Amino acid sequence: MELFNYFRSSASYRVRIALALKGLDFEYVPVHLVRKEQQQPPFADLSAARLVPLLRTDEGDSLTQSLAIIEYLEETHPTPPLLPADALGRARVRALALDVACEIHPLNNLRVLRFLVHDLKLSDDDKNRWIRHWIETGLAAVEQQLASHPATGRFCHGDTPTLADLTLVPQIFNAQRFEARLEPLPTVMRIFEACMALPAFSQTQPSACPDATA
Ligand SMILES: N[C@@H](CCC(=O)N[C@@H](CS)C(=O)NCC(=O)O)C(=O)O
Repeated sequence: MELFNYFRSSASYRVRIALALKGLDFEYVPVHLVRKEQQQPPFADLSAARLVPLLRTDEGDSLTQSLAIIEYLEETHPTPPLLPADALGRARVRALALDVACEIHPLNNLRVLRFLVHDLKLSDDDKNRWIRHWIETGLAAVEQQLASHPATGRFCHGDTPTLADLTLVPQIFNAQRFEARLEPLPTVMRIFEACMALPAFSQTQPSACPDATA
């Protein structure tokens, strides 16, 4: 398998964690987003949306959308499971993952930030306020759900990592990078620390990637 990705991309990091938890080997193919390599061949020929991550399977199929890629890995390599065995649990885990992947992440994507600055002429300060606003608002909703639900355990759902943790942890890296306030998130940060104690999370973090730069 080949994973087209970028060290700082949180959607890519989700897939790197899933591959690591499932013990799957892959070739790391860097796509430098700041140099706009996602908009040029060969990557642009593979990805209509010009977004990483993209997973090329051993059979040569190209899969996009991190959550769809992770669900594909889950179905093809079910052990260890990243989704709970019960339907209610799966709905909760998917909802937590989507709270990050749909409600926070897209608003702060590189192309959105570029549009704010280059087309709408926002200052860097305003852009950073935008980023922090959506991270803090979105993570507050996640915190409330985690703190109030009996199924929250060592991780977002129980005592083993699930899709919800795979989505949450990369978002915290993003929050730290943009100096969003994390003090109001004790449950989120406790789970973040528990995840980072696992090699599958720490060894795939942005700074550990082959294309990492300062
Ligand atoms: N919903 C997509 C999001 C993918 C995405 O937004 N990727 C970002 C990096 S995290 C990207 O490639 N951005 C390139 C750009 O904005 O031009 C997924 O989960 O895979």
